[in-house]
Amino acid sequence: QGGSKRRRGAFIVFEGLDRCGKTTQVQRLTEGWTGAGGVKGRRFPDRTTPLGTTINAYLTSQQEMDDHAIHLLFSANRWELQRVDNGGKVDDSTGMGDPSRILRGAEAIERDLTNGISVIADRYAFSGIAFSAAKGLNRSWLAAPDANLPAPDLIIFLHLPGEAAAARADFGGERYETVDIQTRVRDEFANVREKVQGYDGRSGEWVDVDAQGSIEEVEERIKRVVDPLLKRMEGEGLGEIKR
Ligand code: Z5A
Repeated sequence: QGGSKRRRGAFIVFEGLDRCGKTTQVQRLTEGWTGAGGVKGRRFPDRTTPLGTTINAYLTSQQEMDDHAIHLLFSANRWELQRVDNGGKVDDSTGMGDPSRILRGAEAIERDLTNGISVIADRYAFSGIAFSAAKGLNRSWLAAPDANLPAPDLIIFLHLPGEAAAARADFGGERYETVDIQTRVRDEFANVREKVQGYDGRSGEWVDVDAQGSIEEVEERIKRVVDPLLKRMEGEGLGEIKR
């Protein structure tokens, strides 16, 4: 419509410990999307990219790596070229014209948001800091590589007690899936939360959502957090992750 300003998409990130239901809820929110414009789900790590293949080998213990190096790879996976998306097709779903053009990961998210498409991510930079800090790495060093990535408008932290997570299907299959590591990561997420809340208003709001109960009950709690965000999105600029 001539003259009317395009409303940008909302950027929502789901975080939480292993098995808390992030993937399930990202899928539900994406499929039942009621906001204006389209919506896309993203997942970090994105194991389909060249770096993602190496990250997957590390997580499934097929490959060992220095803690600093894997931290940088997780971050690079958020920045890297995202040439392929869905079955090897070039990602031109943002309608930027030339299908041979390569969109960078962060650029692709930014373009979608600018074009009015909302993005819902299953983990992001906050997992990066929490998991590496739980290994004892220096927190301010950890934050540097993700600085200037697009900042989410909303971070939904799905909160599930450790025993409940451990009882869910397939717990224990990957490198970080032990009760000891998950306990340390939980503490580190609390530190990250404090830091995010100390940012200015542009850097996203962190909301803890109880992940216990049925999938439908959790979905309902999430809707109660997302709906008000969508109402207040008008005219909002996009922020950046701060160091
Ligand atoms: N990592 C990192 O170190 N640095 C980084 O920068 C990033 C990540 C981005 C892999 O992540 C690891 O990478 C992760 C952090 C690290 N390590 N850990 N732990 P991932 O996201 O690929 O994998 P994940 O955390 O292990 O996610 P997940 O296994 O996919 O869990 P989830 O998405 O939170 O849960 P889910 O798949 O939706 O549900 C798990 C099961 O519970 C499944 O059977 C569901 O059907 C069931 N479920 C879901 N909701 C419910 C309810 N409400 N009731 C009962 N059962 C339920």
